[in-house]
Amino acid sequence: MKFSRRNLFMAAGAGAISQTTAAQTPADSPAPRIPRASGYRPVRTLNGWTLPYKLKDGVKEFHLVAEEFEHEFAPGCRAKVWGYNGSTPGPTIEVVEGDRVRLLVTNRLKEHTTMHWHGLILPSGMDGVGGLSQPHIMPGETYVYEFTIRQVGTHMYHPHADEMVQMALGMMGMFIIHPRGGEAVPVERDYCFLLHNWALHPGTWRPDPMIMQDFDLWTFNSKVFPAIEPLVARSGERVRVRVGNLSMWNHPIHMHGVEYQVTGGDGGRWPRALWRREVTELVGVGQARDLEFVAVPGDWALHCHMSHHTMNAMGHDIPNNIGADQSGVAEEMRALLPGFMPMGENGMAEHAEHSRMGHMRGPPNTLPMMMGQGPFGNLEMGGMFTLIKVRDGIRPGDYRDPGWYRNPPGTVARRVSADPDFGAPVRAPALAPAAPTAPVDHSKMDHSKM
Ligand SMILES: [Cu+2]
Repeated sequence: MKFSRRNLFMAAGAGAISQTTAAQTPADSPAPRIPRASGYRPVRTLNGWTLPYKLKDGVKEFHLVAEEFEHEFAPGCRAKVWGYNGSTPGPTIEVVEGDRVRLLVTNRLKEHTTMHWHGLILPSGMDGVGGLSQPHIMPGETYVYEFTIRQVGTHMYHPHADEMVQMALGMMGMFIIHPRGGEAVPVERDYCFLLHNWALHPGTWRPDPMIMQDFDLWTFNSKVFPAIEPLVARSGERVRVRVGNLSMWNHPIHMHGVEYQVTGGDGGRWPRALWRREVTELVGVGQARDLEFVAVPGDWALHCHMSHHTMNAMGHDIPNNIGADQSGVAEEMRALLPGFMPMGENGMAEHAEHSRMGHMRGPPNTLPMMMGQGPFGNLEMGGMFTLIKVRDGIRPGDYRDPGWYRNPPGTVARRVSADPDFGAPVRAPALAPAAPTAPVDHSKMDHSKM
């Protein structure tokens, strides 16, 4: 990252005392963020940060820089990406309803760009659609957007110029608007992240913008599990998770351990009568959803429920080996491919074990399909998966990973038998043998009638 704590605080200090920004510290810093006199509780951008602003004559001035840099999805996998101010997603912009904002956008790319403030109510000429609302921002140029914030809620920003390429390479960020005067039901922790997908083919270092469906990496804030930060909370705290989707797929976001309430969408926080209890909420492309819950002690999964979206890079054109006896071919294959390992006959969980043991080396710059270890073994996950870690006694503003949950005695599933014939489970009757299909004798066909 190109910013330092010193830079952040210098920028933050430029505002009036009563308007001190609550600039989020870089993700690696364990320092708790204390809400300031700005009248709102700042969001916690998973693996990310909030852009500091300068207060100039009552206007909050932010400066975004579109540029190329190297990004790490997880240790062992990097790419040349495009983003803002050295990060993808770009830094979160946080403002308050009623603020006057000035947003400078400098283009350090080699092609033109613009900025669209996704979901914001603003004058037509500030909407950022290149060629429609404004001229394009040419390489080296800086444009200024200025308007008054007239709404609340979870919003986003992204280019509206060569959009397919610029978004595929990582250009996007979140735009959070806090209500002036606080919220009737306040939250104690307020997390946010963007859903995205990347065609970073195994062994390559540049995302491929031509791909429409078969992506290699599925990310929360441009990170894959296990590099995604956990969402930490103290038991009983009210937690909001703001999820925005600027990927190419809809994502059913599933949370374990609670029925959360869907409390808001692109139009801000909904009236309470509209809140819904769910465990999976489909966050469509271009949409945002706010999920709120009261934290329950434990380690709980939070993930996209599309099972391919909790995997890392995989080949999509490999043969299906489930149920295939490969014992005969293994020796022959090893003669051709030294070290060949027949796999996938009984399922694919063994991939995770072979990766962990270091038996299997994929192409360079490529993560194993399944990753992550828990206290009981391999998690066999990747991509859009992280953990909600809830403990008693976590201090307000402490976001540090508290380690693994210590389950109270007698509350962990346990083995009672290792005999496959154990017990007398009721089963559905097996199918009768399928009727044999008569082979077609092509020699007796009358082709003249076809
Ligand atoms: Cu998904």
